[in-house]
Amino acid sequence: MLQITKLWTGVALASLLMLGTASAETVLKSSDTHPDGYPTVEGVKYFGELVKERTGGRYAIEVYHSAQLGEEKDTIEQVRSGVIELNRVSMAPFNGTVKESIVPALPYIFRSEEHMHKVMDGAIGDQIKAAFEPAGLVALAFYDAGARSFYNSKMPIKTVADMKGLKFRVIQSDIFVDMVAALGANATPMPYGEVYSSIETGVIDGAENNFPSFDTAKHYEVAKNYSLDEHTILPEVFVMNKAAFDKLTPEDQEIFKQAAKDSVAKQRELWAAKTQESRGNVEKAGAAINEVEKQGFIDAMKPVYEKHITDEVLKKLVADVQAVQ
Ligand code: GTR
Repeated sequence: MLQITKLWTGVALASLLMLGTASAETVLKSSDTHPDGYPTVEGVKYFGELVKERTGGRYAIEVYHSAQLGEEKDTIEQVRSGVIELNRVSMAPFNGTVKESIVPALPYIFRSEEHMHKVMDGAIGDQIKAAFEPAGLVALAFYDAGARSFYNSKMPIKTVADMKGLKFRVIQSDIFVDMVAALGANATPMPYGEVYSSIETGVIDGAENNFPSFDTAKHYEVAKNYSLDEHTILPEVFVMNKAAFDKLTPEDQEIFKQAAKDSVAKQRELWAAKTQESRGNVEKAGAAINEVEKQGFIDAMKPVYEKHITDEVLKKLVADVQAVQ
């Protein structure tokens, strides 16, 4: 009898303990529009592993990939209001909310990916990160998204003149709308998930993105001409709801920040490999990649800068970015 009582007390204790651990684990939700395995999804998963490890399992990050929680604009509202705690999105949809986010979204602001890294890893990156706070967000990290170029179902674009009259989906930002207008084409901002069918049905002629997106969203199936104008080297941003971040102890805040920083190196490595792989995939599938007369594109961007870089903060930021060697 004594043995049995002991056994039951043991079982009860064990389940109590298990309950204890389960309730001590705080689960934070993170959204991503891309499929599982995409470098941004893997970057956030890696961040989650580090957080779990370094907090002794007190925090777990659940990554909802493939736009399971909605399109980017909607998930930005969710993370701002605290419905979800984390979100990995492009910088461009923030252009209307976080003024400083305009600068890295400007066409041809960065001379190369190395230039972008130098800027975003340094003091300017910190200034842009801080600008997310009034929007109720903590920008934890910037990830790579390579260069965005135009692709379409009609013909290869070689010069600015070829852009005339074509209809492109752009990411949801006025900078992109004005950029396309300055090139003589028409822009329709729409959610990422609607691009494939909109090209297929002829609502638009094409879109603009990097190789991994062009590949994984299968846009190459409906728009075979990819033209390397490389108009932006637009970073991604990994954000956290500010109230959720403020609830963490100062030690945990450091753990989250460091884990995000550590995940950047991992994401960059995965990004470089994926870009190569995706370029190969789309070429094998019959997409035609062509060079463009790039200087014409660069020259055409003047009105975009004139319209959007009007206040002193942005003027200085642009000059600071350009001065980074
Ligand atoms: C991708 C980016 C996504 C999304 C998409 C788009 O390059 O990684 O977060 O912004 O572009 O064009 O909507």
